[in-house]
Amino acid sequence: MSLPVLQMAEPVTVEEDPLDLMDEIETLKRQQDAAILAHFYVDGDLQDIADFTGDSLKLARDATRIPNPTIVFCGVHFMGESAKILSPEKTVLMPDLQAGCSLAESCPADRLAAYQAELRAKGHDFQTVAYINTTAAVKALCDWIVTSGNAREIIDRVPADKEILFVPDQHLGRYLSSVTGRPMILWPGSCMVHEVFSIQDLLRAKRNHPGSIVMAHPECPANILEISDVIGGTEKMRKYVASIPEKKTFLVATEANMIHPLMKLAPQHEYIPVPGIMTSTGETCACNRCPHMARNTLQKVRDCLKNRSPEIVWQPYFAQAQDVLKRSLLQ
Ligand code: CIZ
Repeated sequence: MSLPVLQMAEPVTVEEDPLDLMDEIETLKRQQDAAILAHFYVDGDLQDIADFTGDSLKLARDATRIPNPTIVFCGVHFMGESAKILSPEKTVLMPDLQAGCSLAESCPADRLAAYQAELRAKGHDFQTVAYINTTAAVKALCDWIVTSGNAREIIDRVPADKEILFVPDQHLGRYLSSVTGRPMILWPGSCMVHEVFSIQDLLRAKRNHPGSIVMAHPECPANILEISDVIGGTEKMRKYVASIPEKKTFLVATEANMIHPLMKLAPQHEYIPVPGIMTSTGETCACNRCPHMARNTLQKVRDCLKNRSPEIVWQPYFAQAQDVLKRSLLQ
């Protein structure tokens, strides 16, 4: 007689009530005198419970100014790392340390160091300007750090007789080169979210919404920027929509969670996220959502406060990155 085969049941994940989680987070936060910082690209619920929201520039500055000894950074790894580097005395917790960045991954420190050496050997006299979406080890190799919010101002600080090596976002670099008139050597990186917008779909959306305003992040490729009415980082997008009192329709080409703070700030407008297109099949997908940002959840925020972990731990090479970050973001 054969015995019945026992099937192992799949582990069931129990969804916790978001409101209960929010209450728990509030209590833990008060007990630990912690502050929650959330980037505009994380889920709206997290932005709503945060003490500070913003782009990476504003959040890095907020982290240095707040008195709280503990920060929970809802964003991606390089953002938590930058907060720790600028505020070493604070405990910086992150809901999920695996929340990375396709741009940061595209530019490993050893490959950058080798490329810089190659350029110098060929006689190039340059300064390296890095987008903040890089690891601390890469920042330590650079002369300046820019965010979408301060890039033009920082590029103006690079001596006119120096060439510029811009890493890692080729699209942002190309855009900055065109608006500042500074030629740049570009690292071939790009953001997985901003690269997926299809020109055909954007043109179709424009036709379907006559009079709409296309607002695109400068991480988008040139063909998207060429047909955009407003080009800027997330803080610039917020300022722009808030400056227009009458109802408009905005087609927004950036991470789709950005609609949340736009809606909160200027609810008189209609916002339509530009869809992402899978290059493999040509189909519309939810790829205008950053999978790394999506690792931040209410449950993980509660857990990291409860366990005081995961934490961004100070590394010896942070000291070198500290100089360039302070000079670029705080001075
Ligand atoms: O600078 C940032 O925070 C990023 C990555 C985008 C933006 O424009 O806010």
